[in-house]
Amino acid sequence: MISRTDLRGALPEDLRHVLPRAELDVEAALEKVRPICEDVHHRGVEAVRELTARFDGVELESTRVPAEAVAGALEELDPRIRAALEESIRRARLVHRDQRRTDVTTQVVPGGTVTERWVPVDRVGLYVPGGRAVYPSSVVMNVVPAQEAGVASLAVTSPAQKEFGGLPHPTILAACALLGVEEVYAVGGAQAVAMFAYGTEECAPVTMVTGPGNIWVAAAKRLLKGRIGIDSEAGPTEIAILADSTADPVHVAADLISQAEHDTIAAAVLVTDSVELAEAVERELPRQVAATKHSERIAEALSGRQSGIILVDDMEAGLRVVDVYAAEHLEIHTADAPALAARVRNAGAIFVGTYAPVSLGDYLAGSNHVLPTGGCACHSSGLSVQTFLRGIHVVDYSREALAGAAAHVCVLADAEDLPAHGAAIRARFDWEVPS
Ligand code: HSO
Ligand code: ZN
Repeated sequence: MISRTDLRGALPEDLRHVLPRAELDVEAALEKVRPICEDVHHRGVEAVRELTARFDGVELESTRVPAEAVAGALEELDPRIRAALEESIRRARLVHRDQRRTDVTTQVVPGGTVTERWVPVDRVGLYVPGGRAVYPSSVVMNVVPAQEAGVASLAVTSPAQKEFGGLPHPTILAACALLGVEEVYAVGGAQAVAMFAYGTEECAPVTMVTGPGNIWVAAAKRLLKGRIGIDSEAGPTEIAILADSTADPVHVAADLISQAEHDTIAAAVLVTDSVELAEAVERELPRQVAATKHSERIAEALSGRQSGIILVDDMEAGLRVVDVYAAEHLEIHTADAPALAARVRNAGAIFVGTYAPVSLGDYLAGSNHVLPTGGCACHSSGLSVQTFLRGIHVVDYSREALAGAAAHVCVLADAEDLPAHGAAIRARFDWEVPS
């Protein structure tokens, strides 16, 4: 069900090639997505409606979901789901509120200061997938950091669903209502990203688009990046588990399966120095997979090239492997989990010990579940308040403070053959550079 790679002995110099990895060819989708984006750019809402009819089989009267439908979905929501979502929101708010930044002013010289002023982006469009992946939890994970960052204008879009009268999934609408988001659109795919980027008669353009989506959404984000800010191109989900002989194979198998449940191309990787654990997990996986609802999808994900068990000599080698892999989610099931976790450098989120499974982080830990995939955790972070902020440098110098810098500025300007730069300084001192 799951392959095994034996990396005991010396680890190969370039580990990247031997580690399993999901691949998503976003580049190939760009050419299909380009005409869609151009169409929305030039024909606005008309194009969005036509594309929704073509791809989702829904004739939209308006791309905007009526306010009554959003409020009505919350009234209809199962009270248990409501309570769980409310607790998820409460915990996420606690964590994300603490991520707010305070402006910092540095006095560089007397009379010369630089302040880093944190300003939220003006308007954000949040993409929430539909289809098989209907995740109200992702509404929480996108909306909460944006709100805590102070974003004034927030719009959510999610694909129109035939079976729900052309509206997005009702639980998505209910989650929007719980979070106080009133502006919701029933648009999915690349056309949704284009609608946000260019604006239409029914939707004002946004400055930033965030949220996970399929390959078409990822391609549209890549294409329109620059015109709009984006978070990241979310790829197939990944879990890596670093475990030693103290780990419980039942937990390890259950957690691998939990993320494999997302997609046939989801990646589940176990890194261990214990052959006994590897064997126990190999025995446990088929047993648990057979007993779960989405067993076919999970079996395909676990047996795919992107998943596997990797045997290493010890936890030092294990740490090297997981750092090179840079998993979206990394669980640590070892005797000294907190100490080992503290040494990990590359991961979207780290889950420490037996009682912090990824499923907790997906819904209720308070952490964010929109995390870098595909190895991007070595240079990027998950969604947070910071994603929605810009740090503006505010430079404030007095005449005296500028005088103290003038000679150096002029020398550097001349060294770069940019004399007009120096002249801009001289003009303030009657063309005499103070020395
Ligand atoms: N594990 C997914 C998020 C998610 N799980 C949503 C359940 N619902 C990517 O981090
Ligand atoms: Zn998940």
